[in-house]
Amino acid sequence: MAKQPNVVHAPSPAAQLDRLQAELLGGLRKSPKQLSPMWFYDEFGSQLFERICRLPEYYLTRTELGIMHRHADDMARHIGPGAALIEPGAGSSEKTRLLLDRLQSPSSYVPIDISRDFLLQSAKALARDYPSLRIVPVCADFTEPFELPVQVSWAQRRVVYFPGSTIGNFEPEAAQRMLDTMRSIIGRQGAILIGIDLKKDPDVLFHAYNDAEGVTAQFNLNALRHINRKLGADFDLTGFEHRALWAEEHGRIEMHLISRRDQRVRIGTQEIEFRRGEYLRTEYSHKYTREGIAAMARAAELTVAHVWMDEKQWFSVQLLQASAG
Ligand code: AVI
Repeated sequence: MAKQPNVVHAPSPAAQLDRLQAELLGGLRKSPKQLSPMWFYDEFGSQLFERICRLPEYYLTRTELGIMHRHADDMARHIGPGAALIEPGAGSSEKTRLLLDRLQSPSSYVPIDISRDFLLQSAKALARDYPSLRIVPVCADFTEPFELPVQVSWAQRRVVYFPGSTIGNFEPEAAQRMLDTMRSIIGRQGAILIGIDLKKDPDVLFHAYNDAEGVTAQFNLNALRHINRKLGADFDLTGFEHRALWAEEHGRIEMHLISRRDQRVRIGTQEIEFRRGEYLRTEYSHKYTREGIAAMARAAELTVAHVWMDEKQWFSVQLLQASAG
C-alpha cells in the first residue's frame, strides 16, 4: 500500500460547515425543496443502507452480486492482464473482491474516496487480504478534477469499476459528466465496468423503495437527523413522512419527505417554512434501458463491449470501452 496517499487540499472544518449549510439552504429555498442524498450517509445511515441491501424487496444488491458471482471470470478475461483497477468509492465490498480474485496480475488497485478514514480503513483491510496487490488509495472527490497516482501509468490498461447503480442517483446531465470524467481517466486503451439498474415492472421498483419493514423510510428520515447533528438544525422527524414513487416520464424512482403539517425549521440563524403536504426531494434513482446506456456511452466516446445480466434482465453490469479513433 502506498505510504503517502494523495490528500485533497481540505478547507478548514468551519469553512466546510459553512459551505454545507449554504448548499443545504440553497436546496431548501428552491421550489420544490430538495436535499442532497449525501445527507443519508452518516454512520447510522450507512448501517441502514446495509440493511436495505439485504431486504427481500431491494433486489439491486443481490442481483448484481449474483451477476458478479456468475460472470466475474468472464469479466476478468475481457479486462485482460496487468490492469489498474480504479474504483470511485472505497471499495472493500464483496463485489470488488470477486473481481480482484479473478483479475490476471492486476497492476494496482486505486480506491478513491472523499472520506480519508474510511478510505484508509478499507485499503488496510484489502492489503491484509491481498498482500501482493499494489493498493494506492486516493483521497479525492471523484466528481472534481484530481490527480491520478503515478502507479496508474505503469498499467497495461486502466479500468474504472463503478458498481451499485450509483450512476442512477445522478441527474442525466450529471451522469453524462460522470461518464465523461471516467472516460478521460481511462485514456485510449481503457474501459469502465459499471453496474446499472434497468427499467422493469413499476410495481417491483415501487416495493424496492417502499419496503414492508420501513427501513427505507428510516433511511430517508435519517437525512434530517444527520442535518440536525451536523448543522445544529431542529428538524422534528415526526413532522415528516417517507414517500417513494415511480415517475414514469423521467424513468426514475423519486424519494421525498413530506411535511405532515405547517412548520418552521431552524438551521443556524435561518428559518425555513414547510407547508402541510409539501414535498422535500431527497433522492432520484434513475433506471435505464440498454439503449439509453448505449447512447450515454456513445456521447462519452465509449462503446458497449459486453453486457452481463441476470436471468430476469433486471440489472446489468456493462463493460464500456474507449471508442477507437
Ligand atoms: C446507492 N443507490 C444506488 C441506492 C439506490 O437504489 O438508488 C440508494 C438507495 N436509496 C434508497 N434505497 C437505496
